[in-house]
Amino acid sequence: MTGIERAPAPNKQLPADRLKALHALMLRMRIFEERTAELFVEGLVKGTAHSYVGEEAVAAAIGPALSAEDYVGSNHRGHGHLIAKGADLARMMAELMGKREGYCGGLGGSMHIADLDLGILGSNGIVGASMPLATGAALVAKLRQTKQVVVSFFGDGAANQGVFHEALNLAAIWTLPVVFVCENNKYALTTPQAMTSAGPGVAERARAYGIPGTRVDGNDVEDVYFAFQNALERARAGQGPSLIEAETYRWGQHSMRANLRDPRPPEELKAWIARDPIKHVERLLVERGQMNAAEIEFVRAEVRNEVERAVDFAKAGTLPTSDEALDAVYAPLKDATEPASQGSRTLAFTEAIAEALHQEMAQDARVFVMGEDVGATGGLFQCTKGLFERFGAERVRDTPISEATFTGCGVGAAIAGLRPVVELQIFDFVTLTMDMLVNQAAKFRFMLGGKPTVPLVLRGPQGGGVRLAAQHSQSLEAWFTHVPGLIVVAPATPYDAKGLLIAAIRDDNPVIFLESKLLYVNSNGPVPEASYAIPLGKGDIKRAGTDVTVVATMAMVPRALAAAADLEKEGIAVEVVDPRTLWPLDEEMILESVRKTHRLVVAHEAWTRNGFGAEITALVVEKAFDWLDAPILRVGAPDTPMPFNDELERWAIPSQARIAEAVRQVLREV
Ligand SMILES: Cc1ncc(C[n+]2csc(CCOP(=O)(O)OP(=O)(O)O)c2C)c(N)n1
Ligand SMILES: [Mg+2]
Repeated sequence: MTGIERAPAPNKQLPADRLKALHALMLRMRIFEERTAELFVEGLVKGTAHSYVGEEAVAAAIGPALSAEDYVGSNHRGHGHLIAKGADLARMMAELMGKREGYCGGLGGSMHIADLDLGILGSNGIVGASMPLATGAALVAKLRQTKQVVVSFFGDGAANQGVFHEALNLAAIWTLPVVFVCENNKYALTTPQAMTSAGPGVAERARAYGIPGTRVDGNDVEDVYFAFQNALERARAGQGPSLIEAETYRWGQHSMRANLRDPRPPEELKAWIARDPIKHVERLLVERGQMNAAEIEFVRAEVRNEVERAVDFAKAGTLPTSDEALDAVYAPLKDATEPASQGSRTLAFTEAIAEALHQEMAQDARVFVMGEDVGATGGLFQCTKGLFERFGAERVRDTPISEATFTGCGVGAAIAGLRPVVELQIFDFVTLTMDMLVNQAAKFRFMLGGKPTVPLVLRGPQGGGVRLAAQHSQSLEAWFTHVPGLIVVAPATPYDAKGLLIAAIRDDNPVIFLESKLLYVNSNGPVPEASYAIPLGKGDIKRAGTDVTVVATMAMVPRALAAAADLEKEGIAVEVVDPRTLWPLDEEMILESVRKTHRLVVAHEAWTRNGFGAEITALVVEKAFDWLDAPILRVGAPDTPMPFNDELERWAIPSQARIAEAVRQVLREV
């Protein structure tokens, strides 16, 4: 221990009642975990679970100090955190046994237990992930001025994640009410901290961000308690985040499942067991004359009974069904009615996006926007123009270049009750956010048994056409349509862009909203001035025809329409179907068109190989094979990253001519 801002604990003592309560709480954690380990061996607790035995003083000092409205974000070793925040042992145990009566209806398991009613944002199976989510919940508290505080628990191993640094930075610059609590048990799985972590310690890292970092004895409940009180007061007073590094030790292996080598020297483990945090409290209680041995034994027996009742409840639980699993993935979509006419006023694509944002922010105070340069600058492509002047810096937030964490902040804010619209400056940067989208946003509702909503929109420009080369020109929609839990929207006209963005913001699911750079520069079209929403999952026949169906997306829609106009001169009637939403997909519209034309071309800007077109092709082969008179052709990008050279970029992006040629070819086939 290097004495960085040590908590002024030694001469402070907790009142007797408080110490007794924390003792009982620690026993509940300990006995719950001991019983869980037995049930794991019996095969009743499945999968895996990570025992909190040895570390109980940390969560016990923190959970009861919080109000019911405060939030806790947890990690894989979360049972103690949840119990400390008030989770019911019976529902926890039922979840560990995969039962419907569990916190997640049997869909989440040990690493995903959460209950928003108790302010539990969730355990997390991804090391470090709870930190960005915590910044989001804290941002909601700050914007709503609720005085809620968010505690983010993580391990020493998680302090080497990029999101640790990003989240500390974000929390510091935005003065967010977060207390980061590192449970430093010296090991990450089997790797000692000394092998992986540079610098003097985790507490010192906080200092680099101007955040108070306090190192405490994590096995001394009073030491943790008083350090946490300081951090809590600071957060409540609106003075921003703190970090506490609690030195502690787990007694068991990394997890109940991992039968790996245990690199920990036996004498080290022995020394920490001798520093048992529960024995320590019991000694204090006896020394201070607050409890005697018989009274302690009585509490222990009561806790045992409570845990046994939890086990009985869990054993008697019922099994979730596959229908329940399927129903838990998406929040119900909302109805919407499109305007009768698109009117005569025209807007550019980017202006249509900006108008949707203006109108939604004006009508719903929960909507806010964040991203790089979205504030006074109005965004790299001006899609957020005028929002900052109209709605102010709190609701139109410039972010640091921390895509993972500001996207995760959006996920956390969505979970905690706002409706964030997060801009990715260029959609290729989505690679940096994948955990927050795929592991967090897409799965949160499901893992919690289908209850919470994650009304996040992640929007930004994708694709090529403006000579930004290989790392700024990709079309990656197939990654997202592959993931249950995400909605993927891909408009092709300013009219669709406005109505679909409004629908996306109102939707309760995480929405990936893709905008085409080619359409940014090349498309003006009619857009009604009044607000309107286009239902998600409803395609649009952009041109009716009888000979060939072209299913086209985004920038390929105008190219398909231009090709269709040319082909008409050759006597070919092309039907252009624009799905508009890639998931949910308007399958019936596509199938109906193919049943009419008997021929299909699919055109998108993305790579052909494993692209979204393969899904459309499979759909038609599976459900309308008998109606086809020719093989299906896909028109997409060749197998190359986007070249910089003008001619080569034009070669790589499917052209009107290539679409027309594909149409002619499917007509030549008999
Ligand atoms: C991003 C990610 N990488 C790796 C893992 C596998 N894993 C789970 S827990 C863990 C060790 C975490 O160590 P630490 O953060 O110190 O927490 P502790 O288990 O010690 O409480 C690892 C490597 C994971 N779940 N997520
Ligand atoms: Mg650790």
